[in-house]
Order: sequence, then C-alpha cells, then structure tokens
Amino acid sequence: MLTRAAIGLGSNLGDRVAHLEAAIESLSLLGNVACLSSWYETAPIGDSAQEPYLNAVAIIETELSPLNLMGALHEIERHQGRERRERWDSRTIDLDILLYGRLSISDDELVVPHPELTARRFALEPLVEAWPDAALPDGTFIETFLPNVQDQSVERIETLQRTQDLYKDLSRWAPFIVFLIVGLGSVLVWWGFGIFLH
Ligand code: A4P
Ligand code: MG
Repeated sequence: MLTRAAIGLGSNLGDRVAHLEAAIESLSLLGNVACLSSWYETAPIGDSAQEPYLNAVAIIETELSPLNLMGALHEIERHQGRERRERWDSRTIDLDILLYGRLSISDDELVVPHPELTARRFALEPLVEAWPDAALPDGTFIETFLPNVQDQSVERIETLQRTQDLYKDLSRWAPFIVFLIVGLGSVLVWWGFGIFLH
C-alpha cells in the first residue's frame, strides 16, 4: 500500500544546494516524489553559532514501512558523507520523517510525527507549501501551528537560488562563449573581406 510521507531535508555544511539535490534524487528511488517545496534559508535552531541551513520538504508516496524508510534515509545520509558526532551538529544532510500518512509511531528508534515538527518554522513552512492539507494523526491541520513560530527566521529562496545557479553556469561557460563569438566574428569579417576583394 502506498503511503504519503513528508521528509524534511536540511544541510548546513559544504555545498548545501548539491547536498539537497543529491538527496532528492535518492529519495526518488524510494517512491514517487509527489511534491517538493521551495528551498528555505533558515537560522540554525539549537546552536546559533552554526552556519545557516538550507531546508526543504519532499512528499513521497512509498511502499516502504516507516522503519524501512528510516533505514533508507540513514543510508542516503551515510552515502552523502554525513558524520554523526553529536546531536544537532552541523551536517551535510539530515533527513527526518516529519509525517508518515496519519500514523502515530513512538518507539526507541523512531518517533512520528517528528517530535519537534510543530515548534519549527523551518519544517512547518515548507511542509505546508508542499502539502497544504497535511495534518497530525489527530486531524489538526499543520498550518494551524504556523502563527506560533513567526519569530524564527526563514527565507524562501528558490528563485534566488535558481538565478544564482544560472549565473554560476553562465560564468563557467563564459570563456567558451567569448571564444565562439570572437572566432565566428573573425570568420565572418574575413569572408566579407574576401567577397569585397572579388
Ligand atoms: N529518530 C527518531 N525519530 C525520527 C524521525 N521522525 N526522523 C531517530 C528521523 N530520525 C528519527 O537523529 C538521531 C536519531 O533520531 C536517529 O538515529 C533516529 O533513530 P540524527 O539525525 O542522527 O541526529 P540529529 O539530527 O542531530 O538529532 P535530531 O534529534 O534528529 O535533530 P533534528 O530534529 O534532526 O534537528 N536548524 C535549522 N534551521 N534547520 C535544521 O534543519 N536541524 C537540527 C537537527 C537542529 N537545528 C536546525 C536543523
Ligand atoms: Mg535528524
């Protein structure tokens, strides 16, 4: 049976965009990625001396059981160089199960809904964007928690990020483009000159 699960993604170490993109690609192997939020630049919660995070939420429809899903998420984290030193340490990628359908799970390894979800704007805001009618197991809509966390700093940056990436790509190709324009220009000038001499 397919279940809709909300996965919170966070990175504040190294190339955060690349880490999020790689994780999303890996998530697509665990099920159908039905929705993806924008990316959010967020102030670190817990240790304010850390670098800002890039957070997002992916909604996947998966056949995996909650524990198998968590195992698979840990595998992706390991694959992307996540080192577990201490709790809430800076990380290349952190993948949390925020919601698993309307299921409530409370065992030693896994607690769902994620115990901190309703207190964190960096998780709530992208979750509501990607899954507007997401709800807790008791039916409370997730969006009702948003007014309580407005003091936390969160900036939606998808457009900015994409634009920056475009400029990065353009600057990488710039020497080649200049070479091509100058080369083509010279050929045209010589060609025109040849016609003129005839
Ligand atoms: N675990 C239990 N429930 C879950 C769940 N629903 N999803 C267990 C994922 N894992 C769950 O996690 C520790 C253990 O939690 C796992 O082995 C799993 O069995 P971890 O990822 O090894 O350690 P952690 O992430 O440092 O601890 P924790 O408690 O998961 O922290 P959080 O909740 O992930 O918070 N500030 C901003 N702005 N953005 C962030 O993304 N993230 C954190 C970490 C702190 N501050 C942040 C952000
Ligand atoms: Mg975690």
